[in-house]
Amino acid sequence: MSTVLPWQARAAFARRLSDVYGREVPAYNTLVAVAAEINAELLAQDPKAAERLGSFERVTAERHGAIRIGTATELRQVAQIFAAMGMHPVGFYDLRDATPRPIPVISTAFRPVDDEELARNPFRVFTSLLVVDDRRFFDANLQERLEAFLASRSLFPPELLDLAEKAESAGGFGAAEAERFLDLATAAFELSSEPVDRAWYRRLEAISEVAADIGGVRSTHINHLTPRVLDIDELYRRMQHRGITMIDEIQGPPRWDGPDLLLRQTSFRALAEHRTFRTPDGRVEPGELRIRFGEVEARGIALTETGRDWYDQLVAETDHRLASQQAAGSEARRADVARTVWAERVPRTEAELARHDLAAFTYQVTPNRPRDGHQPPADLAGLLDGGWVTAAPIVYEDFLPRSAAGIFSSNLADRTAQETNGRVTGTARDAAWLATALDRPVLDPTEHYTRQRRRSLQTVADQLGLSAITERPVATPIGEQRP
Ligand code: OOG
Ligand code: NI
Repeated sequence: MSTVLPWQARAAFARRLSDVYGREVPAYNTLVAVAAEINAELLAQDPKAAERLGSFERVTAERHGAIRIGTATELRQVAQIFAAMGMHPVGFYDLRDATPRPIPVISTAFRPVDDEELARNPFRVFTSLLVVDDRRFFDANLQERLEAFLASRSLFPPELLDLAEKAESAGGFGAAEAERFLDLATAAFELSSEPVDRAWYRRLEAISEVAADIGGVRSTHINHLTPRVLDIDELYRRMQHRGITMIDEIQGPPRWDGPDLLLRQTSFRALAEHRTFRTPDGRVEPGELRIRFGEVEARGIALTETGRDWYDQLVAETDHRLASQQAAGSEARRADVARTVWAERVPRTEAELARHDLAAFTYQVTPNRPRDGHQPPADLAGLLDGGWVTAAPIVYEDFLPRSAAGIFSSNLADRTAQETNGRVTGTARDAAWLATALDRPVLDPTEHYTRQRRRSLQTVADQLGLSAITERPVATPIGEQRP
């Protein structure tokens, strides 16, 4: 019988990683303390607003981790370990063409999917896989050496994989198995003290620090662990005030006075960490690597498919205006330009975002709706206006490729060496490739939000005895909808 359910193992794993990471990177503890302080203040000020996108318990415990691995086998193995804790692959992110600089990886996130599972503990891990056969980064010789190196290491002990497989099929762990699993899983993501082959590491580092961090060492490690904060601008100020230098910008949507949307993230470069190195003549020497960092995030409402296209247009519009202002000699900052674009174009209330089908909501029948014998209207706007149903925002549980690339690169010292003369093309990778490599389905985030929304509308229709609910399209163009 399972006495430890997947979510309990997930919550315990997140706590253990947090303890380890706090010991390894003390500034992480400061980050967690400042985030908790701000969250508690906002809860005291306005509990309803503070808990609009998740209970206080959930938000306080919420973390995401990031790991980087090298082969499809390693990817299948981590997927097995995470599956035992109810974490499944969601999303495909290709960072090889990213701005501000290419990173030779593709990524996904392992996370809980169902609402109840997310509410119990939303721990997720952004997982990046090195693309060793991408000729824009690695020539044939280096690919071969990388593959040989990666094939000769093993990141996860067979006992861990075995426990994970059994727990996945049983739907949980026995108490002793859970303990053993958590010990082994936590140890697998700790920073190793094994000496790093200096020449090999430097060879990869000349191409990309991320490639060296993955393919230059014989183990993996948690790269960062990210708490969630309810006011990221305030957090940024308080961290600076404590003397911790943050990266220049908060990634994602700008600060503004409407509802939080998607995801905003920022980070600081961690200090150099002590590592040992093996020299070409076989000596072991002390040294340092500066690879890991601290990150924090604020989560907002998920967007619909229409909303996501529209968001990408806002980003493009911001880039365009910024480039032309800079060309004209202005020293405009991206964040300021983005704020202007948003002020002009983004509806400022949840109701408007829902009416324009931009943000994602689920709908619930109002328990104390008027029961005066009137028939409910069969369209969503009518149901909302008449007080028959209410909308609850769906939290964005995923990542943004551009922000991920921004976070990656602002924490790297050197540029990535990439062949960009157009003659060398990259290896094809997409979500289908990832699903095949994993031998597990990879969920598409936006489709998932759409399904949640549709299911809730179906329940509303059933409860109100409607055969279908129509969604009248809103004719007013967005941007002219200012209150
Ligand atoms: C991952 C960087 C991206 C995020 O939250 O978008 C990331 C890494 O550094 O391995 O963490
Ligand atoms: Ni991250």
